[in-house]
Amino acid sequence: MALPLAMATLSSCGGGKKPAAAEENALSPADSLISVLADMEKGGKTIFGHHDDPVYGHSWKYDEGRSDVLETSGKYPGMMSWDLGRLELGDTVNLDGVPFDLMRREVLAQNARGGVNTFSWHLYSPGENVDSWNVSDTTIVHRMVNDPAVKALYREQLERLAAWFNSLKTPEGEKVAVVFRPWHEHTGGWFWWGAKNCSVEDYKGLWREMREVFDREGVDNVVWAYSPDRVVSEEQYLERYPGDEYVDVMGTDVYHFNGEEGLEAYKTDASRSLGIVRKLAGEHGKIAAFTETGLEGVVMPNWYSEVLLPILKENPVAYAVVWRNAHDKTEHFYVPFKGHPAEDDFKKFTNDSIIVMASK
Ligand code: BMA
Repeated sequence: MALPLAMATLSSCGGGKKPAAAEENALSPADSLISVLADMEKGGKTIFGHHDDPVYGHSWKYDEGRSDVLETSGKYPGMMSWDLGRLELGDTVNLDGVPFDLMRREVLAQNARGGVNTFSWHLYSPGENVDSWNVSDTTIVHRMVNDPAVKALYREQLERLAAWFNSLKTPEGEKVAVVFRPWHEHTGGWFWWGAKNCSVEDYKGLWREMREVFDREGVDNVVWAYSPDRVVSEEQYLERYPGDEYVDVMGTDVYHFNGEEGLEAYKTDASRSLGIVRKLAGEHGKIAAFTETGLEGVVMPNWYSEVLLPILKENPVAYAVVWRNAHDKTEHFYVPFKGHPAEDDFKKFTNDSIIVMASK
């Protein structure tokens, strides 16, 4: 099923951007995308997403029009996922080598085929350029929101990002709405903005600064997603929640580790975390999403139809994204490629009536 972006009814699901009825003519691009995502969830449909899908795949890169998902399922994913890491440094390619110009072209191509796009940000810290996974300095976030000199550098990073989002325009000059989920997996300890590495107040400050700069720069095409890693309780989910005015999508990132052995743990963690997400999203008037998941190497050939699909049917969410098929690390992939044992099963998954793909 192709994404009915153009046919979206413009009844927003609420949140920071809910328009008053009288203002419906003035809906921002972000409001329209919120409506599309809300309709997906209400209709029991889940958009399938894949990171960096059309720019490289298992053992190929930058072949125009290629996609491992397209080659195995016959369709492009309904959602393309991207990462902006290194844009804040003014670089022309991101942390995984994707040229930002190519990314922009593919974002527009995905929009033209009726699909949607989401962005994460594995950034380098302002000034010192500490990569996202280096957690040796636990003062980074504190300084970003409290030290005037570092804050100024953070604001410069944000201005670069705001300019990027503002530059996503169709040839007719219309802004393209996208999802952005900054400061993700912060309940874990592996990023310098993780719970072990900064205080609750400082973490929330990252969001506050970001929104201030984006609003000042007139960014009206960003739908905001909050995506902690797996959580054990509503309290944990909300501990660092920046507030309803900052968030449109409530999500969670839960991966399946250790193949067969890790199956029960994955099912339990994913169902519990998505259950929390769905309950809180309902209460807060937000969209529920599975913002990242996957089984590296798809080492269980029926994983898509027998593990992921039942989880999505039991826990309906607007979209579910799996991570990238690296071109230069043979075991690092999350969707089967042509000839992989899970190919047929993946096709079955994408053909299921709840799964939304983009047309070719
Ligand atoms: C990780 C891995 C890394 C990659 C990073 C950012 O999960 O895929 O190889 O650099 O995401 O995309």
